[in-house]
Amino acid sequence: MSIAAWLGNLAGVAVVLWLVRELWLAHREGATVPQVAGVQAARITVQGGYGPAAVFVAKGKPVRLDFTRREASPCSELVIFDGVDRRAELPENETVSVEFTPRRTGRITFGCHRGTLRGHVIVVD
Ligand SMILES: [Cu+2]
Repeated sequence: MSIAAWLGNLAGVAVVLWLVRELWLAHREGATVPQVAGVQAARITVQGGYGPAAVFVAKGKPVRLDFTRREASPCSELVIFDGVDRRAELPENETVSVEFTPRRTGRITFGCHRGTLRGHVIVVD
């Protein structure tokens, strides 16, 4: 096969991977977090990823994310937040809460220590 044909194949594969990823993310669509007694609380199940993988919260109000890890994979035993100074160990089948108050709008990313799993807190006004 020629180099051009190979490059064409690679491009095709890249497009398919991108589509699969986009569809996968869309499928695990974000959830708007309800407020209870002034706290925006969301439950996040950890199993091959974070479900939901994105939560929407309002700026300036306390947020509590309750993580429950439903798998033994060591990949997800730690969750680390970017942009807010939080991290937590997630023992299997226990719920661990991470709390913070977002001070600015934008995206706070969290994930496992190797960065293979990713979730987002989208902070809006
Ligand atoms: Cu990982």
